[in-house]
Formats: sequence, structure tokens, C-alpha cells
Amino acid sequence: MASTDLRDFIRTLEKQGELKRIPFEVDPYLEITEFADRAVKSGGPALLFEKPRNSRVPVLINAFASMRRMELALEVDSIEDIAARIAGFLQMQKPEGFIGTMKMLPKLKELGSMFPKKVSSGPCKDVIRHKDFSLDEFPILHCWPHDGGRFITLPMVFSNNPETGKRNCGMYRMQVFDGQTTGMHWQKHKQGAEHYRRLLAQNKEGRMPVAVAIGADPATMYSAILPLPPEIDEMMFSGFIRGRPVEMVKCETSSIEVPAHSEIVLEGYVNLGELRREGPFGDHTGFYSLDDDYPVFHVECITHRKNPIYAATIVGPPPMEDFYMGKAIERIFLPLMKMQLPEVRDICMPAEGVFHNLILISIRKSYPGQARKVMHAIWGLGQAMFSKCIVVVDEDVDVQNVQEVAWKALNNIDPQRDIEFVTGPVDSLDHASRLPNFGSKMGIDATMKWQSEGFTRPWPKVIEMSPDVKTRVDDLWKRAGLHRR
Ligand SMILES: Cc1cc2nc3c(=O)[nH]c(=O)nc-3n(C[C@H](O)[C@H](O)[C@H](O)COP(=O)(O)O)c2cc1C
Ligand SMILES: [Mn+2]
Repeated sequence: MASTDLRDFIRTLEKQGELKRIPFEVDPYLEITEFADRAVKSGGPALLFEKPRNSRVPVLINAFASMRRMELALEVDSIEDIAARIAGFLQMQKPEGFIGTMKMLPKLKELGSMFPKKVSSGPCKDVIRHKDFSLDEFPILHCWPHDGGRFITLPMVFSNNPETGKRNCGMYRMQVFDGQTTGMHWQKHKQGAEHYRRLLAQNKEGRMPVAVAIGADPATMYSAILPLPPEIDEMMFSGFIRGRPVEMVKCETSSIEVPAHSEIVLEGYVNLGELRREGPFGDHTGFYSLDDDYPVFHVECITHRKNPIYAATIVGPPPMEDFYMGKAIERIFLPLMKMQLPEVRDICMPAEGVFHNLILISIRKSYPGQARKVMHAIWGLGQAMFSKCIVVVDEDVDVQNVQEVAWKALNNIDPQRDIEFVTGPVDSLDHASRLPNFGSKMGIDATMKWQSEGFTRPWPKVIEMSPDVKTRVDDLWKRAGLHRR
């Protein structure tokens, strides 16, 4: 049964030995970061700080910070199970006869459970505060020494597309400016920014309603980071993962809906045209992202549960919690990518590549130039457009083994011939590109080169010992008293 809310998930983590409570005072100013960083880098548990300094609200951090915790969050034995379920739907065929139709019913029921369910109230309305509230009551982290301030780091930011009315939920950090005001760091390419642009085009003076939920059931929190196509509702995807609809409740001050089981909800608006300096922020690249102008979020009303719990994460030099969240994205989206690019066998985004800097991809090559076709397809595929370096290898290379990729790819390339540069949009966090959001990207065709690609020299085999010799030496090895390999 899917977790109902954050508390349910905390109980699960605790039962599985995946959570440590910290019963004494720790400072949300830098100290919690140092705890979380050490924990994730040493394979430690999720942390629940029961007494953050200057707040009565406990802080949960690193709840997703290992593959095991990602599996518990998404209630699967392996993240591949979700990929397999998606593949099952993509390969669904028209049923044959009565028995075929009957066999399909569970799948249809599964589809029915995806859709969010509107409810009239929920625990997030336990306490409703229209005035006399302040963000200072919450233990919002000051993450790194040179950060521009305190940042809400794990928010689910809800807005509606002004043209289609469709909902979007994205995770965009929010810098606290004062008790009622924050930044809204939706980057240019993201859906929140698109809604803002559409509204601004219609009405330069108006307001854009926005609601921010902090802490909910883990699948719903997680769905906020998924790179879904713009018109796909993250809440529906969460329902699909959970096998149970997400219950949504209307805000007090706008028609935006938020998960009814949220811990904390900030309701408010963004003034169209109002920008303010945001940052710097110690980011998931491992560098401080530079300060820049971003929209401003004004909080009008806060609703929360009785004794709310504040959910947070920190990002920084990899690997951090977001690496595990991203690894799950890599696995979940592979079947969808394969639908567009059937030659793809596997992909890997190593931690050091911080997602957008490096994608390793293995393909089954069937025609000349196919590796380059795959690169260009990836540069045209949603947020994968940010991929700064794409390395394409043949299917015999295990891309999950970065050492194997480095060894084979570097042997296989003639750099001038096999590296292709393109220019286009780059990640907003890229600090090296010639311009913000615009720069160059590189694809490396490290597949074996064919005659039909103009390569006429012979291509050598990889060295391997013959199996009979291996077996013989297994015995001799033991006779020699050497340890078995
Ligand atoms: C911890 C964390 C923090 C993030 N912070 C931001 C951010 O500040 N701004 C941003 O544009 N994207 C941020 N992202 C990435 C977006 O959540 C992600 O690109 C998401 O797919 C955007 O959703 P959208 O396509 O609905 O806009 C963050 C992701 C994580 C995991
Ligand atoms: Mn979206």
C-alpha cells in the first residue's frame, strides 16, 4: 500500500533501519548541511532533526538519498519495476476475444487509479493562517557558507497554464527574502517559467497565482522533479507510481489545488514583471550558481498540519541526494526513450557529470552515422537537450561501468573525426558557456567505425583469454596456492 503522507514514509524508513533521529539541537545554518553531506557520502541513513535551532518544526533530510530509499519511496523492489510497468503499457496490444479482454481489466483498473482525486478538505488544512505568519517559523536551511540566504530546497511548486488551464508541478528552489516573500527560481526552460511568460504576454500588470507544497507522500514529492512533457500532469504520474490517486484540495486563496496530505502549503502569487536578485546558491554542480534576476513569490496564506514536518535536501559536490533521484529518472524514462530511439540499449549519467554534463549511451548500430543521429535526437528530447557531452558506444560496452566506457571509447576515437560540436540551449547552471543558457555541446561517436563510414583500415578485437585456458589455470592457480580470483 502506497504511503499516505510524509509521516507514513518516515515510519517506513524507521522500520527499515533507514532513518536516524537527532534529538538534540542542530543549527539549520550550515550544520544540517554538514550532517547531510557526511551521511550521504558515507551511505548513512535519512536524518530527522527533532530540534532544529530557532524552530519548533522538525527537519527531514536525505529521505531519498540511496537506491534503497528510492525503492521504499516509490514502493518497489527495484526501480526497474516501474520501467517494466511503463514498458508494459507502451507495448499494450488490442485484446483478442473475451479472455484477452478479461486479462486486460487489471491494466485498465491500474490506469483508472492514476487520476488525481479532488477532495473537499484534508490534513494540510489543520491550521489555516491568513495573517500573523512568518516563514521564519520554519527551519529553512542556509545550506552553504557563500549562499545568498536561506533556501526552501524541496518544494512542489504548482501553477496552471493560463492558456490550457492545465496544472504543472515542478521543484524550483526558493530563496527566503523575508517572512512573507521568496524568490522563485524557475529556470527559462521549465514549465513554471513558461506559465509566467504566457501570462505576462497577456497582461503585464497582473498577478500569477502560485501554491507551494512542502512534504507529502514520497511519490508525489518525487514527481515534481520528473522531466515530463509539458501537458502531462505530475500528479497523474504520481498516481501511476503509487497505484492510488493523489488526493488534491483547493487552496484558500486561489483555484490552484495541492496534495491534501501536504505538511505545509504556502499560497500566494508572483507579480508579473517583478524581478529580484536571487542567489548565489551552492548548487548540484558542486559550484555556487551565480546570482541572477528571478520572479518574486509573495505568500498570502499558510496552511499546515498540526505539528508539521519540514522536508529539505541539500545539493553540492556530487554525489548528493539528488544523484539518487536522478538515477531513478534514468531508469524510469529508459523505456520511453527507447520508444523514440529503438537502437538505444542503455544510458548512464555518472554522478560526476551532474546529469547535464555527461550522458553515456550504448546503441545497436545498424547503419552508418547512427551514433550521430542518436546524439541529435537526445539534444532534441525535452530536458535532455542540456546534455553537454554525449558519448555513444556500441552495445557490447556496459555504460554503467564508467571505467569500461573510458577505456573503450578513448581507444575507439579519432578525435577530429569523431567529435561533433553543436551550439544551442544549455543548462541555466552551466557557468562556462559563452552566454547564460546558450553555448556549445559535444557528441563523441565512440562506436566501431565501418567501411560505409569511410573507415577502410581493419578494426581490432578486444583481448580475451580463451575459455579452456581459463578453466585449466583455475586448477593450476589453486595448486600454486594462490587465492582464487
Ligand atoms: C533538489 C532539486 C532542486 C531543483 N531546483 C531547481 C531550481 O531551482 N530551478 C529549476 O528550474 N529546476 C530545479 N530543479 C529541476 C526541476 O525540478 C526539474 O527540471 C523538473 O523536471 C522541472 O519540472 P517542469 O518540467 O514541470 O518545469 C531541481 C531539482 C531538484 C531535484
Ligand atoms: Mn511539468
